Amino acid sequence: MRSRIVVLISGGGTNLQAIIDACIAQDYPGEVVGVISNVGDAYGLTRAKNSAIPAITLSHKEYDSRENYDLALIKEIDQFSPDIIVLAGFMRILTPKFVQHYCGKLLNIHPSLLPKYQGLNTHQRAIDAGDKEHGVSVHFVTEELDGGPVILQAKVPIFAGDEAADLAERVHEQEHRIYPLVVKWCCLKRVVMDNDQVLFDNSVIPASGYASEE
Ligand code: NHR
Ligand code: GAR
Repeated sequence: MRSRIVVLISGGGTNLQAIIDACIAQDYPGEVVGVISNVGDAYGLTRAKNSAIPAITLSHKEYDSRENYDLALIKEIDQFSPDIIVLAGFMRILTPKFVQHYCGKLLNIHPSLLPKYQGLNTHQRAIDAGDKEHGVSVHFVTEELDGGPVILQAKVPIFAGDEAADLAERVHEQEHRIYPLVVKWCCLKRVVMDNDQVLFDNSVIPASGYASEE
């Protein structure tokens, strides 16, 4: 049985597309069964429809509190009976109640080498700091924003004269390689969260993720 994947987006959905594309392979252990966006005109919704995947808009603006928005979001998500929930450029901070409801099933891709540059504007911040390398992290989502345990990172160089858009493009390329891979591991349960650590094939992996140099 393929794992049922629900993807939450707010924007272009290139990571969503990478996962949809990976799912085309006969032996991929998951399928995207639903896409939900908090932004009505997110292009990722069109990507879902182009692949005949149910796509829903649930705008946070219609709700008077984060708690009520997240309750509505849980209701929509659970109608898809998901095994895994994937944040792919989803731009709303989620309440503890939401995170607890999906404990161990919730993944995010964050455009930095966590724990560096939690939050927003990561590419500009890495450039401003004079960093020589930057990258992307896939992690389990916990109540602590961008603080859940890292599963896999990919690094990219920062070159002199890079602007945030150059770096974003370089990071995106890596995102599209590592996210479908980590989602696959989760579908197969090769990767699980255990006590705020990541187990890969039953062994604890380092805090910087699988196959890291550090
Ligand atoms: N929720 C929890 N509880 N934990 C995490 O680790 C989360 C999360 C929700 C989203 C993605 C994250 C990222 O990868 C993510 C991780 C949005 C913001 C933010 O400040 C910060 C981090 C992330 C996503 N959002 C503003 C807010 O008020 C809205 C900003 C906007 O709409 O542009 O929610 O970076
Ligand atoms: C990705 O770069 C992802 O890492 C980042 O948004 C982009 C979404 O692109 N996520 C965050 O910044 C979360 N706060 P996409 O919509 O093309 O997949």
